[in-house]
Amino acid sequence: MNQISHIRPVDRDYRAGLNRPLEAEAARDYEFLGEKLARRDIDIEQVTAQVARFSVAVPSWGTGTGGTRFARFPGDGEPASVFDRIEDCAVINSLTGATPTISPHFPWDEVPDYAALRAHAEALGVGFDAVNSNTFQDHPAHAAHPLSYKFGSLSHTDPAVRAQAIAHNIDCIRAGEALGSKALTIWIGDGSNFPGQSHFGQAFERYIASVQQVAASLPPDWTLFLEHKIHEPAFYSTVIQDWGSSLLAAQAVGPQARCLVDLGHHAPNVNIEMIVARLIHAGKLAGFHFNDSKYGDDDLDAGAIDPFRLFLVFHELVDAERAGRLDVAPAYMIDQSHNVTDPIESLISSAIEIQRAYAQALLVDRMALSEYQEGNDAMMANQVLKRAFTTDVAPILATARFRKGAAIEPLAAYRASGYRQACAGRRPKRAGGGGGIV
Ligand code: LRH
Ligand code: MN
Repeated sequence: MNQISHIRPVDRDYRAGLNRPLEAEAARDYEFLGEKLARRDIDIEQVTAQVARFSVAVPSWGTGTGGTRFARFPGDGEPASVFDRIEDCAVINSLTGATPTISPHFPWDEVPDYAALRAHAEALGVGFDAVNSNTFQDHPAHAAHPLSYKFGSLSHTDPAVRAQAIAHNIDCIRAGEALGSKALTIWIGDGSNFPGQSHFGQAFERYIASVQQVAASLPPDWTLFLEHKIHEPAFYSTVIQDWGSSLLAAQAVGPQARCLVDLGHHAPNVNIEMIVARLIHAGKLAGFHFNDSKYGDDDLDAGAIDPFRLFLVFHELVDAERAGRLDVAPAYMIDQSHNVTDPIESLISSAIEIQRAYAQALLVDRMALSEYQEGNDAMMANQVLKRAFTTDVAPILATARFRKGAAIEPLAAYRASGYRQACAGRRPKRAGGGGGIV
């Protein structure tokens, strides 16, 4: 267990000291933007207050250096335990003020004493969001997973393997209850690599029956997040391949099952914001795994490749929120693999890019947009969105952070803290080697 004092970024006075020389300029930029937005009948204080209430969960598994199927090149001072991973998540939250919860993954984050883990997190000012099960890898050393998931898990043809996968998901719920979570994310890699290998209908029905058994063990205030993905690890068919399969399954499982959208889980150029609008229409949107991608499930930093797409997703969310069509507040989580950057820097940057997209979506002149849409004025309708997207909201984000006691310049504050070097000094060096995202 770590003492807090040596984690400089978590020290409020440390952050205040770094902010001091930046405060005057940040205030001037904020005032200037405030005047600009006032000319658009937008109250900057109202936007800043909404941005300050916005938060996104960080993935515990994203704090280590990730890899691809080819190789993983270890970073310095990588977390060696879930306690280290939580410490790193607390550093991200203390600098951004926007990531107060962590999404854990089991059995990667499994511990004998969840109360102690929860106490460790609370001492660092963070909590837990949705938990994630893992029946996409075998865990030969784990007593609860003697059987292999090579040919699937919740949809496997063998009832014994399905029972094992169901029991694991129920174990994840119990662990999550001990940590204060309220949701379980189920992503399975089940599918096939050859035409004919799998019966599409029967596999889907086995999946639904298995998830219904998991749902039967849910506390009444919990939600199941079903996560679809077009391919990988299966390369011909995937049981929950797209939002349609996920929606059909969520409807079959019942009211506690909803559909989670991982931005990287679609074919290139799929209109993800349209999928979001449809899941909202169906009253089944669970939330998001934010990341970015250019080709496949690249798990790159959110907003690094296509920030306009991220903005368009938030445009749909704010539109639905304003119209009272969001029956449940979506769960916002990051799901990324950091192969060539310091994972903490990538998660800081990603949290800010997600917050930026939300802030820009709050600036959309929805009255004007609706008039142009009704009038089929395509040019001006698009211009309304572009105006919001091209507004530099950095002063709003910085001011929201400053008012929460976080860092005006989080990345600079992180680098100045020497936290990574300190971790390299006290954490065992992790080996590199073969593939795998963690
Ligand atoms: C699958 C996925 C899923 C996680 C895993 C780490 O690609 O997005 O959400 O369990 O990544
Ligand atoms: Mn995901």
